[in-house]
Amino acid sequence: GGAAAFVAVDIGASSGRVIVGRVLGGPAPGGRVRGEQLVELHEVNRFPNGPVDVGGTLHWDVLRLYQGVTDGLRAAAGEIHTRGDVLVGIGIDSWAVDYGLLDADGALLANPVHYRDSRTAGVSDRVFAQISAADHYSVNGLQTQPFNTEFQLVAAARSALKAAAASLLLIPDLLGYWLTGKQVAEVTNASTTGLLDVRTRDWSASLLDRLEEAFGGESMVTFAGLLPRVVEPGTIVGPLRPAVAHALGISGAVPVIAVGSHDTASAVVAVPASGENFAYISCGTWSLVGLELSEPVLSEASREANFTNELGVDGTVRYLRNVMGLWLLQESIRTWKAAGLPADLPDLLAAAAQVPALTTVIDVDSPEFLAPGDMPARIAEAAERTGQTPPRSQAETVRCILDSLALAYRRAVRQASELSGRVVDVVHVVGGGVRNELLCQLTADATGLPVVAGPVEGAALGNVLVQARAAGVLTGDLAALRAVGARGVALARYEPSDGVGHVPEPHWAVAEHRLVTAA
Ligand code: LFR
Repeated sequence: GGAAAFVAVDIGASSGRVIVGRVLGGPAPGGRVRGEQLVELHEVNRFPNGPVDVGGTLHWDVLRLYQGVTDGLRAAAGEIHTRGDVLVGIGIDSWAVDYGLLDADGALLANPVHYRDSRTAGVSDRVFAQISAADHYSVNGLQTQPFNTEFQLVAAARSALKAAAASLLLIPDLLGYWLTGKQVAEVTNASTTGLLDVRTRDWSASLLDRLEEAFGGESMVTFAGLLPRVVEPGTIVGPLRPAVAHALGISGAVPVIAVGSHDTASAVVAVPASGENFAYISCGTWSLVGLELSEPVLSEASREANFTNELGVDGTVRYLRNVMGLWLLQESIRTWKAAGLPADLPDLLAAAAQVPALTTVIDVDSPEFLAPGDMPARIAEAAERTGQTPPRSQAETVRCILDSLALAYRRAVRQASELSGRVVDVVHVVGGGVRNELLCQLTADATGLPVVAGPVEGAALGNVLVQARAAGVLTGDLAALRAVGARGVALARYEPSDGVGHVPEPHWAVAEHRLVTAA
């Protein structure tokens, strides 16, 4: 007992988690020191998440998510109390870009729309016809993805919903508002909207003016008028509303603390790296592959390669590319299960390990894989279209996905390094993908670099580390936080030169060439 405890809420596209992080060690009463500090994580609630199709539009069931959060907070408070620990803060992170619109009374006007919804098809082209892609990139440094918040807003610019709106809150900020009554825009997530100036770390008045001019219409409600003030990670958002705290069995004014509320930003904080010559893969539904930099890379070559400069904790830049990620596998498994086929992940991975490497590779980032639906069929189509043998069995499909992901990681790590000039000598994998040993080994093989895998709950750990520092329980820069985080987690190391089923480096170069020439 007696430890400082923090609650990390981390919601991904397929599940939400409420996790308690206890900070152990460090200064004790009476000037004693109880050994080096480390964080112990403990999951108290996990709940499913996914798209809900209503009237042909994919939504998030955000009230159900809030229920999962509050159930978790209640369970966490109970455990913390029983242990004799102290609940010091609550932090929330989730996937990016999506938002809820509130009216002037603060009521949520509609269920947030899911970023995989098709309403944004073609919108980026319409926007770039008015404000060029180059003009965008020079200000926001952001990759073009069909679902960037900016494009979602333009898709709905003439809607009755927008006309009724008074403010826009990204998902973690929305959940935080329900807990505290305070409206803010945490900066790491705000950097995924397309409306932020990557250099000033604040909304871009110039971009917003031009957007208003081009798409605002006659409405009294302006894009800029919807945006709350930007806050940096570590800012106290506010104490729990008394009624909320009471309902959750929490006593005292426990604050919600802004963390890297974009899950990827929190995951990068938890990368157990020392020094700066590392690449990371935050591997969940998406795989976010890149580097941590102190300045954005805004060159034309970077824009053409569709690298993003999202903002990180402590003034950093997350220079990365979105790779389609385990979504390809998750959605294949969903398709097989719906068809009544056995599709247990460990069995599938064991079978895939027996399939010859690099028989068929696909461009995982092709937009044809973005929407939900029959994934194995789409993969087979893509293989056929590029003149390759389409995978037939489940094992072949899984192998194709893993080989293709590793190939995409190889490209992204190498390009990020070239475009930024940063030397990379190790690749860190964090997130659910850590458990996928075959993928980790293939990643080492494909990149030709050692892979260090762990922690699995990267976003939750980064969330806790940033809260603990804001509360004064931890001190120091990102390197110091990383050292504390690394102490509490088991890491696995994969070398590019050995391992069962090792695929030598030149084979990847050949496969990459095959993919590029097929495109
Ligand atoms: C990962 C992630 C990515 C973002 C995608 C959509 O969970 O946050 O970083 O591009 O989800 O929001």
